[in-house]
Amino acid sequence: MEKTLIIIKPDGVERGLIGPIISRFEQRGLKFIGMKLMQVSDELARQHYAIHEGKPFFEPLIQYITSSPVVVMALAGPDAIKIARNTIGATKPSEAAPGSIRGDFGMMVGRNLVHGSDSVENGELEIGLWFVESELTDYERSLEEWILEK
Ligand code: DAT
Ligand code: MG
Repeated sequence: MEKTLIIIKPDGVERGLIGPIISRFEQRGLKFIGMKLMQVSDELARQHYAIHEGKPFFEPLIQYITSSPVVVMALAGPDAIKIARNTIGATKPSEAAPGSIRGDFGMMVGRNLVHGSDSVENGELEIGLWFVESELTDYERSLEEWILEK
């Protein structure tokens, strides 16, 4: 099972879109294995976005992600990375398909509402960065076979 780290960024929380955004992933069939509301520290923000350090949008990105609480989720499923990124939509909301979260709720890249891991490796790394083991669960969904063909 692939795992992906999803973050509802501060604009999603401030705009009252926690529920609608969570619903997109829940309806899709992804399995929730961890979830919490938290204030992001400057240090964690810089670690999470380390790959973008030095780019012109880096400091505004750190400012944005630390400006108000976020909701962080660890989701699992076959092809979870690709499924979650398609559900989120393109990085720039102006290029995101209608029906995707960014395509339905977003206007600008600097307020694009959601983060999703971009590879299997980063999914594992990011879940390790944002969650401690005791915050993650392992359970069998009783409806599993109606979502995932065996
Ligand atoms: P994504 O969040 O779709 O994985 P990314 O990893 O390339 O996109 O970039 C991380 C975040 O940085 C992105 O959600 C918004 C911001 N960002 C990326 N490219 C940008 C740009 N050209 N101008 C402003 N912000 C940008
Ligand atoms: Mg990314």
